[in-house]
Amino acid sequence: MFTLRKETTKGKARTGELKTDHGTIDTPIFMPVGTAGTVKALDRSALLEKVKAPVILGNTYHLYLRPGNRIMEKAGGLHSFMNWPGAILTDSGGYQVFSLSDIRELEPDGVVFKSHLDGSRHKFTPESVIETQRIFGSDIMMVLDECPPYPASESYVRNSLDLTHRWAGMCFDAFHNSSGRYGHRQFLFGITQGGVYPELRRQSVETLSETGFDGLAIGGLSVGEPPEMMYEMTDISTDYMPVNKPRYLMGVGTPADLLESVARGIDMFDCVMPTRNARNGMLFTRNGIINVKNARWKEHFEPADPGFHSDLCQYHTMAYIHHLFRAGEILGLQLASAHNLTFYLWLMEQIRMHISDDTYDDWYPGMAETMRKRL
Ligand code: PRF
Repeated sequence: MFTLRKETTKGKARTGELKTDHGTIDTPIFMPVGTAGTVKALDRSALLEKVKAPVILGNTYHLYLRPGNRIMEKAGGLHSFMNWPGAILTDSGGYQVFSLSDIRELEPDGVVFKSHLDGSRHKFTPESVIETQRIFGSDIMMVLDECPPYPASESYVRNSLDLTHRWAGMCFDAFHNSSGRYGHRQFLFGITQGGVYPELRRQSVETLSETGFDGLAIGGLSVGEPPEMMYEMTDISTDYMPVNKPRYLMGVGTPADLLESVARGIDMFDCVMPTRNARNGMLFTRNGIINVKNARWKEHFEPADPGFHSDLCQYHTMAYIHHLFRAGEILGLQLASAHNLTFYLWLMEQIRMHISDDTYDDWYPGMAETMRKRL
């Protein structure tokens, strides 16, 4: 499934190729978040022709609750339901149960929760989330895990990790005792946890590396810990991961986080930041971060990032975008969302190019510094 192409000589950054039945994905890659069967504010042609996303993320938690597995199966899976020709990775629902649902009870064989939509009671088990993702037909499925909060004591995280590892094994078995419904291949990734405890991170990676997953994710980061701690945990984790399997850092992050994490050996990312922050009026550009709503843009009759290939930069001035946000116009959300994702995918392309010509380790610190600037 994964072919490693090149590793930098000075550091741990790498390029590779992820082959799915819905296209080949060059890594490192960023996956736009399409939680409920839509990347918010973007239609199919924006995603395909402007953003050029080869893979998007869907959420088991949301789609299981609405429209539900029966409709998803009747639709012939998520690709067909959305009419999305590219690849899809689905998160297992574990994380969303902990962050979104009202009440939850952890049980040895799963988690009981109340829907954030109508309060109805549900249970996710390792077997049920595999079955659900089989119904969705995602190209890459994720195991059920528990993401401990930050901060959490070492003994809490150790106990949580035992559960996460047990669930991972149960998911692996359920995956291999089932098959895809729609004639395309599905892969399964394990999720390592361990909070901010280096020894637990190492144990988690070593345990899940032996299971035989198609790829490994790092979970439990970007949950409130300082960025330096996140980078350190990422660094330790990739040190113990097999080189020939894809590595996915879940829910990360800012453009600077992507640069720092690729330097530590990460191949895949997802995050709501480019789309969610776009809807709040934050634009990512080659020169730094713009707050659209700031009065300084009111009479700025130049694009956000002159020469950049997004529609927002090609066709519109900041004065106009500022007006759209002030007036609460839908077009502002659409242009900003498409722009930020176009920027994220452009950044990943730059990253891959710099790894390919082995200039990454000298290039990325300056780029990360620029990315943190506020304009
Ligand atoms: N587990 C799962 N999904 C996730 C996370 C996790 O720990 C995170 C943590 N940043 C984001 N998405 N299953």
